[in-house]
Amino acid sequence: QAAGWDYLNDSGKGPDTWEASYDTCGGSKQSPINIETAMVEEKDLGDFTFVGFGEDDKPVNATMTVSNNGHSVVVGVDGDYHVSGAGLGTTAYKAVQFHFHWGSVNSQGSEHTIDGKAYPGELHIVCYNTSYPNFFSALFNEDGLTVLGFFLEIQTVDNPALTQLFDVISSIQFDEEEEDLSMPVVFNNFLPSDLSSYYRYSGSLTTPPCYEIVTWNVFTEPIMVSEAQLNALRRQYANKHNAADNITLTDTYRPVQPVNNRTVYMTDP
Ligand code: B30
Ligand code: ZN
Repeated sequence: QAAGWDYLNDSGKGPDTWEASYDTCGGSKQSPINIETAMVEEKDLGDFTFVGFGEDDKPVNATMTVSNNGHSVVVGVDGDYHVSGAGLGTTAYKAVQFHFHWGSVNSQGSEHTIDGKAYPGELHIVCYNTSYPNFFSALFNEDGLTVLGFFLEIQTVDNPALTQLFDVISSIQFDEEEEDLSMPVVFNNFLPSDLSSYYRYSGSLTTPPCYEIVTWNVFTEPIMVSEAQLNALRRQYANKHNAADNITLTDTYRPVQPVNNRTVYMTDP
């Protein structure tokens, strides 16, 4: 990976060092955070409108490409998937990719925590504000992105809607490897059923360059996966194929950042 950062504590490029190379990572509105439920304020945000997320409204000719980019497993989304409503203003936000954060053990791996509790992983659907011409230009505006964040929780059986995706990642274990999904995933088949319960706050990209442009939505109901499915993520490497040594890509989460003077909202806390 070109970027000079990682998640390791002893590499000299870990989260504690990010702000030395990327000023914004030392800002006052950083993500992730620990959500203290006793401090959450009520606000009528309204429901999300999802377009393209279901079996019935999935975009025609949508494609998804899953890749290892050296710091995560990312699924690039090409198709008319978008979200609006939920206090996001008058424009729609278009999904461009989703990716995972995970831990080496089940007691860690999520980026956000709830009252100090971490989950084994977290999935982020990254959407840009379509009042900007493209994803890249949205990155330079404070209302540029909204990210839909879902915790991953372990159940005994596989999540069937994610079987294809977790199978494919065994063939893209190394940095810069990618593979098309023959069938685009249907979000509604693996997202939790209750999409009306979420925390909302203003924060940042959780990786360098840590731009403070993200309207965060952290959903309370987790996505259920099996430990075998989570293990497919734990078999990814941060290095390229044929490197002298393999560096396991794991604990791909940034530690929680100070909340400072921000408020976390919820429709019905
Ligand atoms: S997150 O959802 O806050 N974890 C980006 C998007 C969402 C999050 C973090 C980062 C992002 O788009 N970063 C800039 C683009 N990246 C390319 C990439 O997809 O992966 C460039 C980069 O490094 O610096 Cu890696
Ligand atoms: Zn993320």
